[in-house]
Amino acid sequence: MKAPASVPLTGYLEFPTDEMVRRASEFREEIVRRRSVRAFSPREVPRSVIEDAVQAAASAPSGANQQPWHFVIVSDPATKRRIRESAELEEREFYERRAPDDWLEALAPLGTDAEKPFLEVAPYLIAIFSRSFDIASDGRRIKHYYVNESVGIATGILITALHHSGLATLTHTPSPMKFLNSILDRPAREKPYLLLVVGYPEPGVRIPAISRKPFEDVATFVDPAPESPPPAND
Ligand code: IYR
Repeated sequence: MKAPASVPLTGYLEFPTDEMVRRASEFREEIVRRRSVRAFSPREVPRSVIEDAVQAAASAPSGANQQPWHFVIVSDPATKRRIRESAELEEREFYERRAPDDWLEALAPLGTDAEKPFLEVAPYLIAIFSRSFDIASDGRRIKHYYVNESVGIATGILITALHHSGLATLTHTPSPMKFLNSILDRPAREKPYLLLVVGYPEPGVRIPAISRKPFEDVATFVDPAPESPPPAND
């Protein structure tokens, strides 16, 4: 088989070790400051910041480089109002009927309910859609691989880019969210993945007093065994 076309790796940067160690630690400090907020200021945010963050997200690795995502960026107040109305209908159904008690119990520390004013107040909503296939120019279906993983990675980069720029976000998943296809005029083969609410936090906003799991609970190292056992201590 002929080797695929290739180009040199020009974007990669190696740093001296001490600089690498410092960058890793500084980035950790920056990213662990991120918290979801549920009350936003109506203040405008520069459109270029949103565009840059979405371009960063769309650079994510994806299964077979199929880039199985589409981002719809909504600032139009009438569209935001329609999204809020539809989301609140679903959410009322969820909180009043559909949600099992154990789910409501898990949500209790967050203090969430069916009211979603942030969907109208925040200056931008980014609706992320996943595509399980594309349609080639000859009409053939091109199946996509690892769609959820790919769109999840892109969404993580989007949230990180917005946080890095100094904006707050909320990952919102009204369920079901099929209404986003009709409101945003997206084809049926695109599936709403997540609705990201973006803006400045409402001044004085308070957030749930919750914490992150200790590092030992979320990570395990598998290191080589020491070559010789440590000397006995008696
Ligand atoms: N979609 C509902 C419920 C909800 C579910 C989870 I899991 C959360 O982490 C938060 C909320 C809502 O948005 O209120």
